[in-house]
Amino acid sequence: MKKRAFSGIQPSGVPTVGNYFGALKNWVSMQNDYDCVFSVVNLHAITQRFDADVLRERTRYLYALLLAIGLDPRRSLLFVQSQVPQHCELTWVLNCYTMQGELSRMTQFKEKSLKRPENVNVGLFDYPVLQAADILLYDSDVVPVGQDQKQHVEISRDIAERFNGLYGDVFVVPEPVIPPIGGKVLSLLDPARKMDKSDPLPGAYLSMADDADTVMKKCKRAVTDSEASVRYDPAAKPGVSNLLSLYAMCTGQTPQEAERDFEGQGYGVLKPAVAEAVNAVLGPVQARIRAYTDDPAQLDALMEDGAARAEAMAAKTLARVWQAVGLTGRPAKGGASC
Ligand code: ATP
Ligand code: LTN
Repeated sequence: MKKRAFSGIQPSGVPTVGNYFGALKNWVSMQNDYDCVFSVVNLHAITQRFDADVLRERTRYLYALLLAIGLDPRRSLLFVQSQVPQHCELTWVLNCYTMQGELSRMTQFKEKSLKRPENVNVGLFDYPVLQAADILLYDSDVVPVGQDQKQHVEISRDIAERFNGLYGDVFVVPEPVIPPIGGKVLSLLDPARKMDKSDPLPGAYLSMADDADTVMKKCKRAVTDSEASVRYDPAAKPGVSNLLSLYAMCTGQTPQEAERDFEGQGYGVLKPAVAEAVNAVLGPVQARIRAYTDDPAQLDALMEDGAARAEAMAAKTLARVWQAVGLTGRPAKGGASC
């Protein structure tokens, strides 16, 4: 039996190459070795304010993007979180087994509260519990994520262990899996921070939807340093090292091999080369996304099928939880409640 892998991505903007190399590309390769479940987590996205039509559109676009990068609905289960009601139901129960103190230690909550103090809603605080529900509903063994999400997978483990300690082995206890390179792609304008799709400055990130000219412009404006040599040294030269590792990820090299490609060259050669390497990856993906978004009926059918399969799995886990806690369930089709 293959192990189960689960992960999610928010439709909070168009994914960046950081999301792609840090998470999505890894999902594609995991399809060979794991029984994979992946979700467009739009319930998480509403912890931020969005225009309703924009959110709906981004959700569909992201689902199309997952297909376009090579996630195969015959091998992986792909679904939209809001189409599976068990995520909200399990979140409530898990809320009652999660301590306020542990959620207030979450780095993402602290960072996002500082970044947008005008909207520190309870959903933002509770975000990791919804994430734990996502993971635990599918009996997930491993959770492929970028470095920044390790803490959320760890709290999911803690919640699962606490619950199991009280009720027996109701949940599979998950583990995070972080890719060795690409785990943290940095902002092009501030290499002290990660590349973020909701960054207010579009120049800080390379979106998967950026056209070739935009990628070129953004790469040319990327922050480097006042030295002229192209060296891979993340501590001393974060901007240049970030560009080198982007180039390496696009061309399938190690950053050290990429460094050798630029021996004796300056940033004026490095930057356009990075842009070209990124464009060679993005061009074909963008064409495949268009093919899916141009056929809304096919996309609807795939989403519907994914949701039905996900719900069948989630309902089984939820029934175990209801049973363990002593909650009266919805009457089953035959009339009895679980
Ligand atoms: P937001 O800015 O809306 O919070 P995000 O860009 O952090 O979003 P998510 O949708 O939260 O992206 O993350 C999807 C996946 O991409 C997660 O596994 C996350 O760890 C990974 N990821 C996000 N940004 C990066 C990055 N710069 N480098 C590597 N991985 C990343
Ligand atoms: N919180 C994650 C997205 C996410 C997720 C998940 C990742 C929601 N549910 C379950 C892994 C497993 C993020 O911000 N990247």
